Amino acid sequence: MTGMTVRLRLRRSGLALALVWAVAVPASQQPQTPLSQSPGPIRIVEVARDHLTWRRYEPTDASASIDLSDLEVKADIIGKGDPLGYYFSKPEDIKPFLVENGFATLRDPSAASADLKAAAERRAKATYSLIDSAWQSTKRFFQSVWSVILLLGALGIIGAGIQVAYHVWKDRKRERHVDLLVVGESYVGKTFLVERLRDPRASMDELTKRVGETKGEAKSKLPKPIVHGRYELYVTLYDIGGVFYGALWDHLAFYPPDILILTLAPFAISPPDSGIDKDYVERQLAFTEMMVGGYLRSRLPKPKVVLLFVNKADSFPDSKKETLRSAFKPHVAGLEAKGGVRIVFLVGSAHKGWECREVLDVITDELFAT
Ligand SMILES: Nc1nc2c(ncn2[C@@H]2O[C@H](COP(=O)(O)OP(=O)(O)OP(=O)(O)O)[C@@H](O)[C@H]2O)c(=O)[nH]1
Ligand SMILES: [Mg+2]
Repeated sequence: MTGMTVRLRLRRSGLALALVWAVAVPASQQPQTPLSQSPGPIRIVEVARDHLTWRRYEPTDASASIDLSDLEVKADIIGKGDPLGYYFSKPEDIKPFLVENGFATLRDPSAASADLKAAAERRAKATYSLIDSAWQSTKRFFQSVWSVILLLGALGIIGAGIQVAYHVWKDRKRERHVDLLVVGESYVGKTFLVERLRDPRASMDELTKRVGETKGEAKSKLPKPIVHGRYELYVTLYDIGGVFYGALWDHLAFYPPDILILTLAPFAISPPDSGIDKDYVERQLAFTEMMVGGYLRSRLPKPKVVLLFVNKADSFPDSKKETLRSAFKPHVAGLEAKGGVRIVFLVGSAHKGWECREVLDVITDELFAT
């Protein structure tokens, strides 16, 4: 065991003994040092190669006041005891210290003593050097990130260019989307009409193969956009089965259409002798007034056009066409009174494609008149 370890051990055991003593002996029995006798602070006076000299500064009761009327003392140190926590060797050092460290300013610099003026100058220099060093470090920062700023700026300019080009291209193209909702009683021919609009040249056999009773809602699109002047119209068709009233209200509430097509028909499956099934037409009047009229009277967003398409005109000879038109006059009149929305009335045939082109013309003319 070396001498060093022995010393350390001794020191540690001495410390432990002192602790044990401090805990075991009650505080009242320990010798007290009165506050007035507590030793003053020690400061180093001189450091030599092999020793240093220290001096203890003993507090004295001497006190005196210094006139500060030539200084403007900062409000936050007034009335705070010793706000500086600093030892002075001479009372004359106090005022220059206050000025140099920003605790006070000179009331009248021209009349101030030389040492106060010098302190004020040192203060000014220190403040300037603080601002200067902040400026220098800001400059250094910008110099180091300059290339990054340039790169970001270039990327921003390229991005803005792409956006402008995109908008010019989009504006030139004038792409528009139109939602078209087809409603009406069961068997009026809504799905036939939709299929005919999608495929004007399809044969009856093809259409009959494609069409069945619509369960709920069916969504389809026109295969090609309609080109109208500068516009390209992308038409989405929604077809709601005649008995699915709930699906119809849901659609109106959540996806209000641009154009509503109310399909009407003089008969459901086969025409009666008179050509017009009065009960069926009557039922459609109720549908028209309750569903379509109710919708137009509601606070839901409205379509721009309601198109009444009387289907199955192919079952009527030309001489009876007027009878067909007048059978649906009450339906038109019931909606016209609702105001605000344009009502268009067409009589045609989904089977034959009569007036089907006109349905698309209504979209283009009414919505995108150029
Ligand atoms: N004569 C004639 N019959 C048609 C025409 N359009 C449709 N129909 C017939 O009407 C019947 C019903 O057609 P759909 O298109 O299924 O009718 P819908 O309105 O979609 O019926 P739901 O889906 O049940 O609401 C079918 O038998 C069709 O052949 C038409 O222009 N002329
Ligand atoms: Mg259908």
